[in-house]
Amino acid sequence: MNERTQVAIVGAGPAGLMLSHLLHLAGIQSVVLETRDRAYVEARVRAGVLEHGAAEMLRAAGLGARLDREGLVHRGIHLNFDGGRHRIDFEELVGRTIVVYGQQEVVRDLIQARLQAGGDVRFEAEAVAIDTPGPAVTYRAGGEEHVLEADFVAGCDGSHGVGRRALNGAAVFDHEYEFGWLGVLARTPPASEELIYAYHEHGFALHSMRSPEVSRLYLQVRPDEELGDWPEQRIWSELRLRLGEPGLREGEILDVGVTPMRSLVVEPMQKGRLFLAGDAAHVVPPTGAKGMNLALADVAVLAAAMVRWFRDADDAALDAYSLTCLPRVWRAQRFSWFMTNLLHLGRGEDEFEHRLRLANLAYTASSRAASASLAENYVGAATDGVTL
Ligand code: FAS
Ligand code: PHB
Repeated sequence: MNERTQVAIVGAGPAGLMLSHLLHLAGIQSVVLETRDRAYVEARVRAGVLEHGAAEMLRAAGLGARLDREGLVHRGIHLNFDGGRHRIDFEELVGRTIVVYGQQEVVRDLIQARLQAGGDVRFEAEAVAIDTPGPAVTYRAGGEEHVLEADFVAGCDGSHGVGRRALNGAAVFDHEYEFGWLGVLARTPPASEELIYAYHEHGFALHSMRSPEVSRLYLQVRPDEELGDWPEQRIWSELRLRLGEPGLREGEILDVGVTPMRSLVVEPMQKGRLFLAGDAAHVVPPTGAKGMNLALADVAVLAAAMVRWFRDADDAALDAYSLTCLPRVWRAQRFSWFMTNLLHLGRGEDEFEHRLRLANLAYTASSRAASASLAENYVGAATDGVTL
């Protein structure tokens, strides 16, 4: 006998877990299938910035306690270039702030909330196929194949899952960048209280953090960069040089990896009773700190639409899911593309392009209109707030 639930969710990242949590709050049953084990999912170091609306959404969903205890409220960021530091004052420009709180903390809070509520989150359960007419998910767990039937399937399985593949016939808009990020998580106090986005003739660098003791740092590298070419000494000296922060202290490196950069959008984000959310539907370069925030915003829309179907047999919001999400997705794509091109050195660029980028940075930092545009996109549009 095949098993059945109301909503089958593939993927226990921010999208899948938040969808399951929001559906639970509305009394709707779901099963989350996650191919990795719990320890891996909770330890995976990824995003670090929650937009204003995303933080509000987590609080409204009862997930704000640790976030407000341990999250770092930031009222601005710095742009470092041409030997100077320029602050973009979010609070003064747009009246909103961000919270620096690692994605792995959001995931830990969501897993704890789901399990405490008796939620059905199945780790080491790999979805191998999604049958859209069913809809049903075939998954492998404990060495056996199982079939989970449902009223709806949510593909929240990220960039390389089966969800996107099941949406055959959709248009895929894909753009690869000629560089990637070498990301370092290190036990060393941040050299700055706020994030620093730096442009240097050697390339981009980003100084972020996770706590007063742990820094999160990035360097622009080639997308196929070998980690072996980056001994610790080179990482630290390049970070200090590009950030213009000679005071950045070395520390124990807790995690290091190279992430290639990509922009991708799947249109539409749905087919029949299958709905994609998060990285399964769209990928953004991390320069705009949008990835996790887009995932949370998608599932706020999807959960509300599913609730209307289950409660009122009203499918209008489900039919409009993709049309509702895509303007926000493309706005985030544009901003992430803008920030990436504003701050990264293209390979084989000439002196003119380098000077043009410096002029673009100087204009962005000195013009109130340009700074306000960056601020409103970075903290998230007021409309991105979520009504649960
Ligand atoms: P996720 O990828 O987080 O979650 C998908 C889940 O589905 C995973 O747990 C995966 O194991 C599971 N899965 C996949 N296939 C499956 C299958 N067949 N069956 C069952 N489960 C399956 N964003 C930022 O804003 N800032 C950053 O600095 C940043 N850094 C990143 C670094 C890396 C290496 C990567 C890959 C992404 C980074 N991102 C960053 C983007 C990231 O934060 C994503 O936007 C965010 O994880 C999206 O969340 P989900 O859509 O839930 O997808
Ligand atoms: C992070 O803290 O990991 C982070 C912050 C801002 C970004 C990307 C990553 O744009």
